[in-house]
Order: sequence, then C-alpha cells, then structure tokens
Amino acid sequence: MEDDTIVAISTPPGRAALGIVRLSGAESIAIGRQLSGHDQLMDRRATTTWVVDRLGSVIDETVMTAFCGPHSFTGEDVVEITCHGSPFVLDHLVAATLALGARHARPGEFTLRAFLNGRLDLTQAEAVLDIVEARTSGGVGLAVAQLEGELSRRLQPIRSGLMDLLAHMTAVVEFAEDDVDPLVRDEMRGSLEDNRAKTQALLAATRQGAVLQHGISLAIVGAPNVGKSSILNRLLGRERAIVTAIAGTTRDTIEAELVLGEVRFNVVDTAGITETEDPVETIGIERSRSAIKYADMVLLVVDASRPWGARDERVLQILEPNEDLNARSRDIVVALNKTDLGHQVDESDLAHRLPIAHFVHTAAVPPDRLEELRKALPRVALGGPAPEGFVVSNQRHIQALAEANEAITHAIRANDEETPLDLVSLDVRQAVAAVDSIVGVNSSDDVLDRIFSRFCIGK
Ligand SMILES: Nc1nc2c(ncn2[C@@H]2O[C@H](COP(=O)(O)OP(=O)(O)OP(=O)(O)O)[C@@H](O)[C@H]2O)c(=O)[nH]1
Ligand SMILES: [Mg+2]
Repeated sequence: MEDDTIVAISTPPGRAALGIVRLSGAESIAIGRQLSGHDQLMDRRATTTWVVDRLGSVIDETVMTAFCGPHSFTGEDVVEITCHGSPFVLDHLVAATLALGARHARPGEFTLRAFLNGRLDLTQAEAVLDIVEARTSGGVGLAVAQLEGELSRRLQPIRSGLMDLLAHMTAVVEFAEDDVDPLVRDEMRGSLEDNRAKTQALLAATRQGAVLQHGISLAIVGAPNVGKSSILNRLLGRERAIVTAIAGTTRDTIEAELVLGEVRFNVVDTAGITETEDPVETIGIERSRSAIKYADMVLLVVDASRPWGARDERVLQILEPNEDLNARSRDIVVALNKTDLGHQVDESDLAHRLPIAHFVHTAAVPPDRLEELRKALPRVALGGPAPEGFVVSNQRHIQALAEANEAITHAIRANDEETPLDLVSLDVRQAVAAVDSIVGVNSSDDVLDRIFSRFCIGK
C-alpha cells in the first residue's frame, strides 16, 4: 500500500460559502503546520488560522482540523482545511500542499485507504458512494444503514454458520472416511438449510424492491376446463377471456394486467395442457409451455371437484422437471378450484409432490371464493417477509447473495445424494467466498478498482 500523503478538494466545483481541502497520510500534519505556522495542531480541535504558501503569499483565513490516525476516516493522519469557497483559493491551497510534498488523490482514494486500513468494509465503502449519489431520502436512509454496517452485520451469522459447518465437515472427513453416519448427514442438512433460509431472507429483500418497482409475470396453467380463464376474469372484474363449458376454449395465450395489493402482475392465461391431435391446440399448448418457462410465477389451477387424474398428472410433469422453474420453484401457487362442487383431490398428496407450492381453495363462479387467492398472490410474489426495513439494493451484493444461495442449495442436494463430504464442502467454501466478496475479504484488485473508480476525487 502507498503511504504517501494525498490531497484533494472535497467540496463540489464552483463557488460556495466554504470549501474543504483534505489531506491524508503521514505528512499531513507536518504540511498543515507549515501552512499555518502553528506548531501544535491538536487532534480533533478546529484551529482558526491564516495559511500562507511556501513563498510567503497569503492564501486565506481557514479553519484547520487534524484527525490523528488511526482514529480518522482513512486510518491515517488527516487534516481538513476549510477555507472560503472560491475555486482560486482552493486551487492555491492545493498547490501549496503539493509544493510541500503531497500528491493529488485519485478518485475514491480516501475511501480506498479507509478500506485498506480496516476502517470500513467494502459494503460500507460503497455506502459512502451511495450516500453521495442518492437521489431520494429513502436512498440515503438505505445507504446510511449500510454505512453503519447493517449488511455486514446480517452476513456475519451466515458466514460463521458456514465456517462452523466446514470445520465439522473436515472433522468428519478425517475420522469417518467413506461412510458418513446418516444422522450426521441430517445434521448437516439442517445446518445448510438454516443458512440458506438466512441468505434467502436477504435475497427476499432484494426481490421485494424489484417486484414493487417492476411488477411480476404470472402464468395461469392447468388441464383444460379447470377454470383458468374464469379465475382470470374474476380477478380482473371483467370478461377478458372467453369462458365456456367446452374443454379447450382458450387456444392462445391471453395477457392482462392485474394489480393485487401493492403488486402489479402481468398475467398470462394459457391453453389447457392436454394430449391432442388438433394442430391449433398443439400450438397453443406449446405457447403454454413457453409461458410457464418465462413466467416469474405460476398459478396452477386444479379441478378439485374431480378425482386427480391423468390430465392433471400431465400438467404436473411439465412443472416438475423444468430446470428453469426449479430455480424459482417456491413461486408456485396451486388453486384447488371448483370447491363449490366438492373436494375430491387429496391435497396432502399433492403438497408432497410440490413441496414448495402454496395451496389455496377457490371457486370461480358466483358467489366466488377468491379472497384467499387474492391475498396469496402478492404475498408469494414478494417472497415472504423481508428483514424489517432493510432492502439490499446494490447489484454487486445481490449477485453475490444469489451465488451464495445457489452454492448452498447445491451443497444440500449433494449432501442428500450422499456425495463424499469433501466434495460437499467445496460448495460450502464457494458460498463462504461469495459472502466474503460482499464485505471485501480477499477482494481482488480488479474488484477494488471497479468499486473505487466510481468515486469522485476527494471521496
Ligand atoms: N362450479 C364451478 N364451475 C366453474 C368454476 N370455475 C370455472 N367453472 C366452469 O368451468 C368451465 C370451464 O371454465 P374455463 O374458465 O373456461 O376453464 P379453462 O381452464 O380456462 O378451460 P380451457 O380454456 O378450455 O383450458 C366453465 O363452464 C366455467 O363456468 C368453479 O369454481 N366452480
Ligand atoms: Mg381458458
């Protein structure tokens, strides 16, 4: 790390009542003394003083404050000189410090030094930038929470949980060799799931922001004639799609916008999925499959008044093996429809098949029963309660959290499949690395460059 003394104007360009020049590094206090002629610059004490350059020309009357390291913003000796906010005075002042051995700071270099000296972690360094750049008071609030270390604080238990788990795995590998006691596997699953739940809660916070801002797409799918279009119409409060008692009424996908609670849904009603020779229906069903694939969320409608049959099974098959969907599989809502006509479907059996789905009972004919569904859709869309008052908004953090979540999910699957523990531990290591990358442990120069180059000079 460079230990030379850096200087920059820390206030915006242009004229103002006051301007600030900031110095950081081993020579800052000596430079401050020479400029002011004061032998003593007391730590954290503001001194009103004239400053004079090396050639004896008076620059301005200023207020000079020294912050001795390591208890300063950068962790080094820092001097802040507040002068009158004239560009000429500020430039003259900077030139005077350069003549005394300081050099121009690069963008973000003060904050970089704070990070390198352990005064801030990466999330806090980024928060400094976010506070400066925030355009709404909400944005400032978020960034301030982050500067206080809120995100790091929430990541800490995840990291230590994963590290404990790694230690445990290493111990088991050393002593147990190949066969791992099933009880140990269970214990590891529990611990992995626990950590995943915490990561997901943070991700829910990221998701909420996105869903509230941009809305979410929802595909209504199911076998023919189960009441998909009726549900759409009832939710919309108008007859958007044609409804008849004939199976195969909806042939093409139908889109509509629906607002429930705080969430805007882009709903796609689809053709009932079935085996058919009809070329038009076949194209419709292809479109249904693709709607399922691209939707953020799926509403699976089942006719609960008839026993579960091959037609329902076919739809389930489309939902189950879909890799794309599995990644977001918690976002399935199952509507057991036509409950006004009876209840023939074994819900617990179905819940077993779709462990991540949320079940609701509906009837889509007057007097309809859709209240439960109206509440479930926005709730599921928002991904459960987010940590109170806390939203992760930084794209770099969101990506790293998603990586950690994925690595833990991978570890859970590997553990379930009785993969050797040293291989499972690789996934856990990867999750730790993702978490560490957020706070900036072992960050590569590349990452640091990317973050700090966004700063302006003087920050
Ligand atoms: N009793 C009862 N009938 C319903 C209910 N929901 C829909 N229906 C009736 O079921 C029939 C089919 O409804 P649709 O909404 O067209 O069903 P769909 O799933 O869109 O059918 P396809 O477009 O053919 O795939 C219509 O006669 C509806 O009136 C319900 O909850 N209870
Ligand atoms: Mg329909």
